[in-house]
Amino acid sequence: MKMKFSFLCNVRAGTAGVSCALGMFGVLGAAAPAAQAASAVPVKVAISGCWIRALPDNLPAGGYFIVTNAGDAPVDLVNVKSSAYGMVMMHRTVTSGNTTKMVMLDRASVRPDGELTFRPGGYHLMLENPLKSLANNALVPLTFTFNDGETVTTQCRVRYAGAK
Ligand SMILES: [Cu+2]
Repeated sequence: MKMKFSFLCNVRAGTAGVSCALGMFGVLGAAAPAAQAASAVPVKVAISGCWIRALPDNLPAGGYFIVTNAGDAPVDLVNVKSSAYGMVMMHRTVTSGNTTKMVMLDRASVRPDGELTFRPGGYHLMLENPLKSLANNALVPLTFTFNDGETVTTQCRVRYAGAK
């Protein structure tokens, strides 16, 4: 390829030096998109069925969804954020004997080719400090970040406890 470029430049030397240079820029420009496509991270994780159980009086809301990992390695959910809440935490409800408590998690691991369900009584999000009032059926964006750098933003439906 390099030989070909210099051949073209030599032929045109002195008469069309500018078009020679432009031709080389053109080749460089064409190569850039191919390089980007090759380095794009394949999407392995997905979030589905996301909803938020809201409670009156600014009590913490619960966030529930399913994380699917289509990759062949475990992936950890390490952060969840929302523009609608001041604080989002990952919790797990743990029962031992007849006591039930919530444990704060800094990650939730999803096995290869598997899924992890966040649901009432198990893994869940606690969403605190709502930044605006959210109507029943409102859609709230949540952004999920994984330890491999993947980020997924999805809309979650707000349902007030007891609302029809
Ligand atoms: Cu909790």
